[in-house]
Amino acid sequence: MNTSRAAQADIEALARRLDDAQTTRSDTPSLEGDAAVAIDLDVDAAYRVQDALIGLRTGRGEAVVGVKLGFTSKAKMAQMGVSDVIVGRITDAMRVQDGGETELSRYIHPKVEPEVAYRISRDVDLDDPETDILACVDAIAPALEIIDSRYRDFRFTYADVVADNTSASGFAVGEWIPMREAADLDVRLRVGDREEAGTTAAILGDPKEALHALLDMCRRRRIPLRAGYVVLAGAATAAIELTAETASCEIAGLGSVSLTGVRR
Ligand code: OOG
Ligand code: MG
Repeated sequence: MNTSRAAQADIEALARRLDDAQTTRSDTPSLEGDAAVAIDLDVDAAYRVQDALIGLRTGRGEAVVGVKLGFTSKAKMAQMGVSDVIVGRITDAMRVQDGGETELSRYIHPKVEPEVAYRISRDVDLDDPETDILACVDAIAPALEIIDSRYRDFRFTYADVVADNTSASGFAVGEWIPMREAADLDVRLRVGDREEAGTTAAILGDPKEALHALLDMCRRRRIPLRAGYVVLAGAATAAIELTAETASCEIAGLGSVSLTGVRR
C-alpha cells in the first residue's frame, strides 16, 4: 500500500499503541514486520505517527518544550544498528530538575545518555533559505537524556524509533552558559560506579553540526523550532541503564548535570 495514502485512522491507531505502552509501562513489539499493522510503515508514515503521538500528549495538557536529535554519534549508531539522524519532541512532563529525582516506575527500561543542550533564542523561520540556525541559539549546557524505548528489549527499526518519538522519555539540563564552541570537549557519564567516557566530537564531529542537521530535518518534517526550545544534540557516548542511583554528565568547560533514579 502507498503510505502517502495511509489512512489517518491507521496512523492514529499506531500512535495510541505506543502511547498506551508508555502510559501503562508495558513494552510492545516492533511495528515494522508486525503482520497486524495495516500500513507499510515508511519514514514518512513514521513521522506522521510521531505527530499523532505528540498530539495525544499535548491533548493531555503537556507542552512541547524542545526537540532532540538521535543517532548523531557513531557509538549510538553502532549500538542501535542504524545510520541516519532522527528527530523527536521533548515535553514539560519529561523534564527532571538538575540534581532532582525521577521515579523509576515511570519507565519501562530506562537508559541515560550524556548530551549537549542548546537553547533557541528566537522562532526559526524554516521557509527562509537564508536562515542561520547558529544565530538563533544563545546558550549551551550539559544535559542528560533518559531514553526509554516503548519497544520490547529496545529492538526497533529506523521507522519504528521515529514513530516512538525517538525513545524520548526524560531529560535534565545543567546551568546555561552563553553560546560557545564545544567542538572537542571531554565527556564523562556516570551511573553509580558504571561509566562511559568520550568527547563531544563524537556528535557529528562538532555538536553545532547537529544544529544544521536539525534545521534540515525540521524543514523536511515541518517540525517547528520556537524561541525558548531546548535542543538535545544527541548522545556523545553509548547509553547506560538508569538504576536507583545518581547519574551524572560532566563536560569539560561546560559543567555538569545530575539526576537520581528512585524507587518508592
Ligand atoms: C533512540 C534515541 C537515540 C541519541 O542521542 O542518539 C538518541 C534510542 O537509542 O533508543 O537519543
Ligand atoms: Mg539522546
